[in-house]
Amino acid sequence: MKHGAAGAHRPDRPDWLIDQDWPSYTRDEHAVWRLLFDRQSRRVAGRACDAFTAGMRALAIERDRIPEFERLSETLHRSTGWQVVAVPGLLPDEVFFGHLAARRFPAGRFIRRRDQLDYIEEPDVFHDVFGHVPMLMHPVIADFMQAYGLGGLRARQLDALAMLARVYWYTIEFGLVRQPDGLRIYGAGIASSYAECAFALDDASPNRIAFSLERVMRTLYRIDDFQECYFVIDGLEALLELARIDFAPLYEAARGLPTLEPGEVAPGDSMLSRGTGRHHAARRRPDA
Ligand code: HBI
Ligand code: FE
Repeated sequence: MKHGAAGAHRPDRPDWLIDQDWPSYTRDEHAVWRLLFDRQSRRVAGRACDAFTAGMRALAIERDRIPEFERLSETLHRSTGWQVVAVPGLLPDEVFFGHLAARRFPAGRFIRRRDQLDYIEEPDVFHDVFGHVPMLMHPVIADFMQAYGLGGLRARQLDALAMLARVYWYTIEFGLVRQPDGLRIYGAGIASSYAECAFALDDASPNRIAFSLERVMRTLYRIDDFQECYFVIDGLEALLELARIDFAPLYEAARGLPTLEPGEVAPGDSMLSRGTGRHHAARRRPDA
């Protein structure tokens, strides 16, 4: 998916923003969008949470062309005060946090190539707009994302960025939520991935664990494969409580404890399903 080291972009401006320059997308780029949009729309049906589906519908995101950020921003701004702005790819942490703190969501301008439909290292327009933007129509996600931006600026000073990033990873990117009618996806990394939609929700391999902030802060994650565990919240409102908590004392407590491996089950974990671990065991080298 992405989130490695910042790419080889050189910014013209300190905020890294670029013009989306929508007219210069090619026919082929729009066609890649349509391909991704069609197969992923079928994939998230019945799997994504109600907020995702409602956000997608309200934004009227079209299948046949890459969305214009200005038009998305009009609807978003009216609903939750957010805007979508164009960036070349991964941003340095402090720049990324600064945008979120101001309710600007930086979305990759570029779209992946046809030979990269299932995996890209940097967030492109499909991951960012299809995965993240519908959720920003929900008031709780809107507030949580801003709180993450503000918290990120603070975590840097407390030298706790790795711990905060794990919270973001296991919620906004790879979170699952319990709905009255069953488990659903709200994380953008899952919602924008064809294969992970089915893996995260339907496969026997991963652990699904009730969300605990202290637990998640200590849990390492994978950037090169499906997650080995997913954390489940009882409703999106749980994120609102998270946004209100002072993380500083928790960072201090977590600092004294060992980190947990992605596939580990820890004492105190409340398991929704205990995974077989099959997927990752098959990929691990015998001597690793
Ligand atoms: N930049 N464009 C972009 N998108 C991200 O999701 C992103 C980023 N820079 C840093 C980053 N994410 C994460 O590493 C932080 O959330 C910790
Ligand atoms: Fe993302």
